[in-house]
Amino acid sequence: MTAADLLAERDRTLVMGVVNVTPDSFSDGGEWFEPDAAITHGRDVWAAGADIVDIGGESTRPGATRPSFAEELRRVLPVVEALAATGALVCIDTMRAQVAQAAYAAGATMVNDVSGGHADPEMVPFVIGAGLPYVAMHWRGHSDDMYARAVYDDVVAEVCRELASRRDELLGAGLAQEALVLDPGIGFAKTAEHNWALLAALPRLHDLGQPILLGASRKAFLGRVGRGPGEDPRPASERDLETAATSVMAAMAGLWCVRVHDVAQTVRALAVVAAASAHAPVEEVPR
Ligand code: PMM
Repeated sequence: MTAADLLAERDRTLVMGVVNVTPDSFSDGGEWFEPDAAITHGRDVWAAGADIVDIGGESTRPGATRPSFAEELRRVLPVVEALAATGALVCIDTMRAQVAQAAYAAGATMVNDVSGGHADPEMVPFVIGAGLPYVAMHWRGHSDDMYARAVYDDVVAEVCRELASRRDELLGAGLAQEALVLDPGIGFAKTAEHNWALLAALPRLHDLGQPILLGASRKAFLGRVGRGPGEDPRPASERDLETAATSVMAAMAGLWCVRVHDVAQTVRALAVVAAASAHAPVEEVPR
């Protein structure tokens, strides 16, 4: 299956498995930092049933400092190459056009850009030229000060409006409509309250008219569910059940794809939604 085929998929919600080749991602930082460990992990993610493997070399945790271009390349390239060689559908998670370009040459066939093209003016011309599917996330600025930008009157309306205007700019620049995926950017310039409001309004994202990706996996707000005021949040490694609940919500809302760390359990959770959907009258499936 090609990346373009995957973008056209509407019968089920797809699973994008995360491979962070970083020392400091908040969800799995350091675990797969060495190339061999990252390659093995990527193969496991693919074997667990991921439709797409998302490989990233830059942590976007709040307050993170950016790696150099050379360092980002050093982290991701061997992993992209090895995974693509095994037949996995590889997406490169980067804000840098030159990293996307090198990853494309190494076998990546999709680009996931949390900045939606804002961080690097060369990114959009590159994906258009290469004809690659492109995930553009809702973004208000780099992670070092993104919480200062977490100010909304009505987060759902504003995220939808900002994504719609980015969609128009990207399509106006020449990106094919069939190549564009939008993402509300859970946790990016958003407080826990903002994340919950967006999760409660997932079906409204269909108004954007594009396939929607949701990336809620292991994010901090999920660690606070069910914890009392004096209790510590659950650590990232213990948030997969809560993540699966968000994936079920995404699938029930008819979203295109969920980006998750725990692929095997997500596949099982989504199979439940698929089994029930197969028995629903056609007009009740919100796609
Ligand atoms: N979140 C992270 C990284 N990349 N990409 C998209 N499209 N959407 C997201 O929500 C997203 C992303 C940060 O999470 P991680 O540290 O667990 O990878």
